[in-house]
Amino acid sequence: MILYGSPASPFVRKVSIVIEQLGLQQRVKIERPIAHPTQVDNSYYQQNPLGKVPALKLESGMLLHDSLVICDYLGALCGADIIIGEAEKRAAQLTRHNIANGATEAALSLRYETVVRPEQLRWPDWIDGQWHKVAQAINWFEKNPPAKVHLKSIDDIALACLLGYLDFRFAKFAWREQVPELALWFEKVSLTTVMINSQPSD
Ligand SMILES: N[C@@H](CCC(=O)N[C@@H](CS)C(=O)NCC(=O)O)C(=O)O
Repeated sequence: MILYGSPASPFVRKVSIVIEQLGLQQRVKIERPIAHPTQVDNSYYQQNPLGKVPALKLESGMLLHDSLVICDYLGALCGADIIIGEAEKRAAQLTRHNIANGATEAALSLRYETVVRPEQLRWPDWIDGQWHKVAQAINWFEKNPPAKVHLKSIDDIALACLLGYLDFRFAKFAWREQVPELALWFEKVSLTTVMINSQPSD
């Protein structure tokens, strides 16, 4: 299988953690297309009409995206309730995943808004609105904390990738002060091999 990715992407990081947790590293080769909202990699767009990473090419040639679809597929490949559980557990996990992933999407739009968009076109109210989503999401996780620190569940993996992305791209955002329990959880998960092996970089 081929994983199209970038080491800076929190969504690719989530997939990389799942691959390692499932012991699939030897079956996945990594390729790095240009994935950028304003720079078009035509050869990649021919495969993926959204031009985003991650995407996973299966041995059959089928291309899967986005990150949740890939994680769901890989979990199912290795056993029905690994990474994403069944029925009610599944729905609860996916809702928690949606909060973490939605906040990561908001953080990524903030990155694009503040780095890619020309300065004169930036809209402060919109930036505040995206920050509000990030802050609300991490406050929610402070009140509804993950049960475990071993990163075997898609919602916990997405949350770890969100917090890692905030540290990577928004180091000045002192999120730990408003959510001390979550900060403690993140300190512990950051020491796990999968988090160390998937450290983001440009
Ligand atoms: N919902 C997607 C989000 C993927 C995404 O936004 N990836 C970014 C990199 S972090 C990307 O490819 N951006 C390029 C673009 O917006 O064209 C997922 O979970 O995989």
